[in-house]
Amino acid sequence: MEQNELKRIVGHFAIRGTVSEIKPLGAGLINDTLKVKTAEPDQPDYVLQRVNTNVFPDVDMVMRNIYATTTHIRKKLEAAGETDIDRKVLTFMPSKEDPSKLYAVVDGQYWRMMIFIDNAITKQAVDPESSRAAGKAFGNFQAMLADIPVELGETIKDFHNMEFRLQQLREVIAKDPAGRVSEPKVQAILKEIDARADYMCKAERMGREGILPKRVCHCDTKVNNMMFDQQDNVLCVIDLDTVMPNFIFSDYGDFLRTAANKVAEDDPDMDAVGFNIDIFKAFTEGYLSSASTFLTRVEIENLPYAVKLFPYMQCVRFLWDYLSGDKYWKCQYPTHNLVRADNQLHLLLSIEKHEAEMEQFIADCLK
Ligand code: GN1
Ligand code: MG
Repeated sequence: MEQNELKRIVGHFAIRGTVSEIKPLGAGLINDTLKVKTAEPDQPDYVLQRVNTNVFPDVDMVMRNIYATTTHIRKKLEAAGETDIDRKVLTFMPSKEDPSKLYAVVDGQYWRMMIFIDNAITKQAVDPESSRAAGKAFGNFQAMLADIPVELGETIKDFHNMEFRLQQLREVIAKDPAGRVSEPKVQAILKEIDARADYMCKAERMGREGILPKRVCHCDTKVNNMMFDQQDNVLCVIDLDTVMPNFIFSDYGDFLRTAANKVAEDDPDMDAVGFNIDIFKAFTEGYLSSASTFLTRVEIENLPYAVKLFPYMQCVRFLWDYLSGDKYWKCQYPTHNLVRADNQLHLLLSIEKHEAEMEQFIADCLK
């Protein structure tokens, strides 16, 4: 896009300073992100983002959630006497036309702006040290939001609902639009999925029984969704589009699904896939250090279940997309989604071997 066109979009927001330059930032796959530099040294730079409305159809809900979340965290930080708060929580800019909205619609596209956090770094890989920091930060994020006074919307309906994900899979099996259901590899994975289906839906059942609460969760807990300062301290959690009420298993389990896999989620070498117990230990220690203040016994007892649930759910989702004809995730080759599903199944099989060790470790953490 032309500078002038981008400046016109920025013109819809109430920001301080004069725009000097706008250029692409980062490599996000869902939203388009740009950095907006301002001319005055005492004014902040900004991040300009176009929201992907295919993934997030209700941008107004997304931004209301984000407003509630960030203002609540800001209040907590202020009450705790924190300094440098603009670097510890994201600050979104109001639209000029309607200051009650943190986004602007320009030519049918949804845009938003936030203050750019200076001198911060993001990480792609995790070692036990950064896993412990991540666990603590995500636990702290949930803890700060435990008493948020408003009810947040579900920005992607049934996003982590296991019963719904299995239902989606059954529907696509019945229709078989890509003619892939009878493939031997598909059948082999389906057999493993079926064997665990009932067990994996236990969170939904506990929810209905009223013994498992939904709390405000981040729902995309990856290490690259966190900013660190130059001394390796966590500054803040970013990428808040999926912040919504969920079982806390989402944040705990999904982090380990990616961080504690010895290889990437689409590595085709199934013998290399495996669960890294050191990452599990460090992340769990960090998480419990900040989250054990509000977690219930049922939530804590089921953390090992959460570790299994997310590779299982992702296996179901990747297989669903493979059987649908690869419509959701980008694929580099025809069996990419099938490889991803198989990889997640192998991760699950490896995790299942560590069950007793996980339980023991959690018990020791709480002593
Ligand atoms: C998607 O966009 P990304 O890579 O952060 C997906 C996650 C999956 C992940 C698997 C909105 O996340 O739920 O775990 O792919 N996000 C959405 O790679 O569907
Ligand atoms: Mg991200």
